Amino acid sequence: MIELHYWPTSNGQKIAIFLEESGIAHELHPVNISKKEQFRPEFLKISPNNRIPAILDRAPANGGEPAGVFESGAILFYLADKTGQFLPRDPVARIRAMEWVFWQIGGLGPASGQANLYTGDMAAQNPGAAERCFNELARLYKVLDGQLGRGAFLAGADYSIADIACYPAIANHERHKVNMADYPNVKRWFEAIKARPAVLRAYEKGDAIRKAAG
Ligand SMILES: N[C@@H](CCC(=O)N[C@@H](CS)C(=O)NCC(=O)O)C(=O)O
Repeated sequence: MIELHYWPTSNGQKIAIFLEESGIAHELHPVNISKKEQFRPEFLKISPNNRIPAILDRAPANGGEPAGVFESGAILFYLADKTGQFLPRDPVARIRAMEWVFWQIGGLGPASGQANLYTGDMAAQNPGAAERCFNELARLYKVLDGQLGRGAFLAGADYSIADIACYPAIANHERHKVNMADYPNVKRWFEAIKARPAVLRAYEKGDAIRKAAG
């Protein structure tokens, strides 16, 4: 049993999608970050960086004590190894998926986090920084579009944790005023992932959690 401690933001949704896709037994434990629940001592025990998402694996493969994992990229690798899904075993194929997970964590994730800020009032306060942020986001979309022109998915022919890591940030493209017509390969990939039943379920459950919180 995997406990997912999260809020349905783009980082949280990566793990919710993986859990739905893999079919592994799991429970969702909302951590409302706008109510500062990420600072609760019981959450900090598994996520010392006070950020969602984090998981608690109640039955780790080594038979030991329940294992906490934080950082969405590390969680995706952990769950892929545990379930044997969405990450190839072949070392070269595996590193192709890892490259794009790291690219998301180090590039797309922070850039889209900043774009969330600069789509609001902050853009008027600091137009230069906002412009830099949206230029970087456009550069990243172009890189993504190039890669998706070479294969159906980010790591090649198969859907992997690389796609699961990147999808939630791209799901914010309207909010970030990105014109998807400029990125036809991203658009094709985005529509295909959006229609996956597991992805729909993850977003429905996320919406229900937000609604319940009011
Ligand atoms: N690098 C982290 C980023 C996680 C992150 O930024 N989480 C945000 C929500 S998307 C959060 O928990 N924010 C709460 C806070 O800043 O206190 C990951 O990939 O897990």
